Amino acid sequence: MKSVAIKCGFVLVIAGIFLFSSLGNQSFALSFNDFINNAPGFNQDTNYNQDFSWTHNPIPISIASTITYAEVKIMAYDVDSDATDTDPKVIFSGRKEVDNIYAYDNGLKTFLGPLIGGSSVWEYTTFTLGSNFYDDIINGLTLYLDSDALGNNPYWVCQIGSSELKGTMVPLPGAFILFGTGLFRLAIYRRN
Ligand SMILES: [Ca+2]
Ligand SMILES: [Ca+2]
Ligand SMILES: [Ca+2]
Ligand SMILES: [Ca+2]
Repeated sequence: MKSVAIKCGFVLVIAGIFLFSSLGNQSFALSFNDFINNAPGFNQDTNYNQDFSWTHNPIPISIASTITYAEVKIMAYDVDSDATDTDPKVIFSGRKEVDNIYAYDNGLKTFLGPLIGGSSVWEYTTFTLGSNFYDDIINGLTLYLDSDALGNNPYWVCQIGSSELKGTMVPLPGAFILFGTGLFRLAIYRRN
C-alpha cells in the first residue's frame, strides 16, 4: 500500500513538473469564443435614449485553467464616428456621433471606449479586456451600449449587429495544484 501511494505521489509530481515546464511556451494555450448576433436590441436603429445591454454566455473554464487574454469585437452599423455625412440631419450641433461601449466589472459599469465606424456601413471595433474582467467573463460578461452618448441629436442612431467575445487560457493554476499535491503526498508517505 505504501509503495503504491508513493508511486501515485511520484506520478503526480511528474505530471506537475511536465505541466510546470510547459508554462514557458504557449503550447497549452486554449482559445475560447462566444459569438452573439441576435440579442434583444441588436439589428435595429438605436437612438440616444435606447441604450441597452447584452450578456455573453459564461465561458466554461476548468479549475486547471486561467484566462490570459480577452477581447470583444463588436460589429456596428452607421456609427458616424467620422461624421462625414453632409445631410443636415446628421451634422448636428457641429459634433460627431459618439456611441460608447461599457462592460460590467463585478457589477460596476466600466467604460471601454467609443465605437468606430462610418455612415451607413457595418464596421468592427475591438476592445481589449483587462484582467479585471476575467472573472466576469467566466460568469458571463455583460456589455452596454450608450448610443449617442452626448444625447442631444434625435437623428443620431446606430445598430449593433454582433458581439464576439474571445481570448486564450492556459492551465496555470492546475499545474501548481497538481505539483503541490504530489509533493505533499510524497512528504506524508515518506514520513510514515
Ligand atoms: Ca444614450
Ligand atoms: Ca449613425
Ligand atoms: Ca471583475
Ligand atoms: Ca449616418
